[in-house]
Amino acid sequence: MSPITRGFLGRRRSGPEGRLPPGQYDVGNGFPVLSAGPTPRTSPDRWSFTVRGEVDEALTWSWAQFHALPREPVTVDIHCVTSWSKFDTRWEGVSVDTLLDGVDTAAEYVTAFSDGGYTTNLPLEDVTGGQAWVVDTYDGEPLTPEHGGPVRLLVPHLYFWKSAKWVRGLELTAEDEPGFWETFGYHNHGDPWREQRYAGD
Ligand SMILES: Nc1nc2c(c(=O)[nH]1)N[C@H]1C(S)=C(S)[C@@H](COP(=O)(O)O)O[C@H]1N2
Ligand SMILES: [Mo]
Repeated sequence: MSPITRGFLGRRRSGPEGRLPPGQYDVGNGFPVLSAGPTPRTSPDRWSFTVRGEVDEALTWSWAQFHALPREPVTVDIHCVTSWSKFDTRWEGVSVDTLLDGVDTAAEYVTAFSDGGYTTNLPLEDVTGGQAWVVDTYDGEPLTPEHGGPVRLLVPHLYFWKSAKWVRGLELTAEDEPGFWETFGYHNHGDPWREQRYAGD
C-alpha cells in the first residue's frame, strides 16, 4: 500500500486526535445495545444497591437513599471490545469513591453484580480515585433499560463490558474472581489502550 493511501485511511478512521484506542472506530451518533440476555426490569421500590463481601458490615442503599448521595456529571469516551468507541458520552451518577467512603476493607478486587446474573471483576484500584461511577442518567435523561437502567456501572477507562448494566452492588473480594465475559475468554483486565480484548492479549 502506498504511503498516500495509508495516510488517507488513517485520517478517515481516526477520531479527535489521540482519543481512539488501537483497533477501534468512532461510532458517531449511534449507541449500540449489547446485552448477553433479556433486559431485566426492576422497579424503584424493589431496587437497592449493596456493598458487601470483605467488609465488617454490608452497606445497602434504597432507591431514595441512593438518590440522596452526592452526584457528579461525567463526560467520557467509551470503548466496546466489538470495536466501536463513542466520544463525549454524558452521564450523571454517584462516584464509587462516595459509595466506598468509610468502608474499611482488605479486599483488592471487586465483582460488580447485576439483575439477571451478569458479573464483572475489577481491581479495586480501577474503580477508585475518580475512575468509576454508578450512573442513572445518560445525556440528561433517565438511563433507559436497554442501556442498563435504572442504574449501571461506568468504568470508561476499561472496555465497556466492565460497565455492568442493571448493577445492584459491588462485592469486595480478597481474590480476583473472573466474571461473566472474563470466564468466556475475554481479557481479565480489559484496557483498550493496551488492546486487552481476549485472554492472552
Ligand atoms: N448486565 C449486563 N451488563 C453488561 C452487558 C450485559 O450483557 N449484561 N454487556 C456488556 C457489554 S459487552 C457492553 S459492550 C456494554 C454495552 O452497553 P450498551 O448496551 O449500553 O451499549 O454493556 C456491558 N454491560
Ligand atoms: Mo461489549
